[in-house]
Amino acid sequence: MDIKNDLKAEALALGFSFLSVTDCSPPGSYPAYIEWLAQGHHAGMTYMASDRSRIMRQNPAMLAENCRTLLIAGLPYPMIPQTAIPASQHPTGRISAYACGKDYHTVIPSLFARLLEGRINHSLPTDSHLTFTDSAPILERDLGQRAGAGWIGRNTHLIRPGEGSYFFLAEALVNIDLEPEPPFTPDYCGTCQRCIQACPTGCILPNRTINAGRCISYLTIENRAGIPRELRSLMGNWIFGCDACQQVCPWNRFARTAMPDSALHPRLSMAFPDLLTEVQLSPEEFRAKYQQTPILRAKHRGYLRNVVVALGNAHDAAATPYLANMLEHDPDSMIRAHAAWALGAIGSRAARETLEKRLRSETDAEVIVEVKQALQAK
Ligand code: B12
Ligand code: SF4
Ligand code: SF4
Repeated sequence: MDIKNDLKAEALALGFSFLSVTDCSPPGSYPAYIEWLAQGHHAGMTYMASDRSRIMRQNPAMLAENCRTLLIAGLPYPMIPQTAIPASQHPTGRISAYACGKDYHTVIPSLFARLLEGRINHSLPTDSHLTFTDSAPILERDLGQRAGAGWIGRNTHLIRPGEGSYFFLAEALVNIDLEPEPPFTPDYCGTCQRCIQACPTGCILPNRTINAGRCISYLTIENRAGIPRELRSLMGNWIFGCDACQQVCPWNRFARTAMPDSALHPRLSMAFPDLLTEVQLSPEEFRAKYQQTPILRAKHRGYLRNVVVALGNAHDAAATPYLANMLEHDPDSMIRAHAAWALGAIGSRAARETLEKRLRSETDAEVIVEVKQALQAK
């Protein structure tokens, strides 16, 4: 068997749904990335705009010495069906499918290492390789399309016929030459616009990029600051990531599920957490509950901010005592500001009384503005 077919067969055996090959030349959509930065669509992700990020994204070969071939693989994770929503007396949050299993940043590199290690110096005559997923400054989706793995949809995902978009991308750079696969040229979005219509914050742009500053995934995971007031009510109950533009994509009706023994297999119980439980988690309890999952990336402070926004959107008066306690006692002004907004959104008599009381003792200028706006909310 030749090297490529051997690697492909082993990748499938390990749970990847495909493995493709491309060279290390500059990605064709590099100018679209530069324009994205120029428009400020990377929001607070300043690492996306650093000199290193720009140089490396233009020259994937610079990532590892003497590397000439890029292997790119996809590891599927199952979507979470809406029908899985549990019957609950309390409002529930929503965690995106990719985050409900073990952290893929730890699972995928070790799988890829297993794929390569047995072969290095045997069927794969390389002495230099580097594997990564999501962590290196490269345009993974562009290179996936160039390697023939799928097309880039209007929702900006790499989509594969028969498989959809619920998969992670992972790469390995190796210092041998392998014949590149032909790029994937059809555009199977056709006239469909479902993702654009379904995006709660309207952040999908016509050139198949997004304005990340408005994307719920950015706002709930990467964003360390407050959530802009005008976006909060659009976020619904998403508290970590967002799948709205994938859920509506017709190509995901055929999404295959991850292998049953996959460490990534989402735990449905994680997908719809009880918001009144989540709002009471201490930093230690948060870390213990979500250890080894991607959710830790938001940190306790960011997660709590997201939960508070979702409680405001749930308009459930049962949340009032928890939010009132936060507004009165939380030392973090960002949390107090969001608690004030949520109380305003709930708008009950008890919520208003809490806001009025706090207005007499609050000293932070931004929180005072939030409290005043919350009192005008209804
Ligand atoms: C920064 C980042 C984010 C940001 C910005 C996302 C964005 N769309 O730009 C935020 C935090 C919002 C985010 C969210 C999510 N992300 Co993210 N993210 C990344 C990361 C690290 C960089 C992406 C990037 O460079 N963005 C800049 C824009 C300009 O580039 P781009 O999105 O790749 O778009 C390029 C193409 O669309 C291209 N293009 C447009 N038209 C055409 C046409 C052709 C023919 C070609 C070739 C190219 C092309 O132009 C762009 C510039 O090159 C990648 C990993 C990586 N290193 O690539 C993961 C990655 C894109 N994310 C991923 C995932 C899973 C998500 C979420 C689904 C998580 C969630 N459930 O919340 C959401 C989806 C949101 C969305 N609609 O994209 C996966 C996507 C897998 C897939 N099947 O596509 C990746 C690849 C991580 C991984 N290794 O699996 N993400
Ligand atoms: S992840 Fe959500 S907010 Fe972001 S582009 Fe998709 S639908 Fe819009
Ligand atoms: S929802 Fe429609 S337009 Fe959006 S990515 Fe899927 S097929 Fe393309």
